[in-house]
Amino acid sequence: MEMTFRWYGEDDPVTLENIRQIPTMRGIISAIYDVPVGEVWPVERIQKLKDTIEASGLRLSGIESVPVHEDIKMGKPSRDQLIENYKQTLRNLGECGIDMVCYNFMPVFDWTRTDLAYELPDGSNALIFDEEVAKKMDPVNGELSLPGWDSSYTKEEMADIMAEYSKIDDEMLWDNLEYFIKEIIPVAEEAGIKMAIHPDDPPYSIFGLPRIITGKDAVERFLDLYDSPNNGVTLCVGSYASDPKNNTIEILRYALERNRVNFVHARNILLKEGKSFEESAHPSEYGSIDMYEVIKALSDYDWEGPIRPDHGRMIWGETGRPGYGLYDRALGATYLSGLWEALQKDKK
Ligand SMILES: [Mn+2]
Repeated sequence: MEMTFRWYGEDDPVTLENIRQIPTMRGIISAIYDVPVGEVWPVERIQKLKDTIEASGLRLSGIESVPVHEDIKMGKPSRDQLIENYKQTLRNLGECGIDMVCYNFMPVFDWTRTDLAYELPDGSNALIFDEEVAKKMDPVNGELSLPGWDSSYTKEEMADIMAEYSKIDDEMLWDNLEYFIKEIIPVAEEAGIKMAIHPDDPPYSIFGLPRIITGKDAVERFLDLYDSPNNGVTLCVGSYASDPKNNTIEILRYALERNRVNFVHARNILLKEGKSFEESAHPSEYGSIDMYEVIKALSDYDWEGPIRPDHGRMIWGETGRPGYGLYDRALGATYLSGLWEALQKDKK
């Protein structure tokens, strides 16, 4: 496996030099953040990003994310031009030697949490999801807004988009995903890019919106849409595990068996009552996921793809982008690499 770290570009308070100094770190996962969703990423911009990262001694190991326009998810007539643009972005990425792209197909809201700085007993803070708080929130009429929500929508636009999605059920969203996949995967194959769909986070419907990349059945159905090594998944351990019904190790092993794990997000969560959870430190003892079993599965398949520690807590007084500080993610990376080293030595 190739240990990587997400970097938000020149504005990220965590610098490439910081990241380079983390033991076992090999690569960067990043993106171009200022091209509007739906437009083509220019080659020069991609090349500049790659050059900057390589100058720091790291590899640009993949893009997270190339976002998918809502019109594609909704199956609107404008999707065809937007899909053409997406394909051109993939070609441009391929031209620059990028070989992995993460994306998701979540309507309107990306990851959803109810608190970004919940204080844990040890004084660190973490992102949490409280089911009861989430239930009381209404994205259209509510006074409260969840952190992480796209603030680029006005209240009226939000009402419109939620009304449009009320006519789209899970099966229609699957149809729109299939349409998209059948268009882009042949291009990804030509461009040498492994696509990696990120699960819905958390992996169930929120606010009445359809959500489909949720568990093992969904992974199986998704991989069957287009059978190609270029059509794979981001196995986000913490996302799948946040539905107590999911057996995350089983999902991981299933996708590994099919050779369709193109990217791994490794983070631990502590399941609480119902569907509530806290994001915990990475080691197994702090959460509900056995991280040894996660790395063991990757090791059993001699998996060579990029993996990154996912969200970390804020520790040692660090401030910054919630979930994406330096220290706890660095500890996560070295812990995961330690598990990997032990497993490799046990093989001999
Ligand atoms: Mn993830």
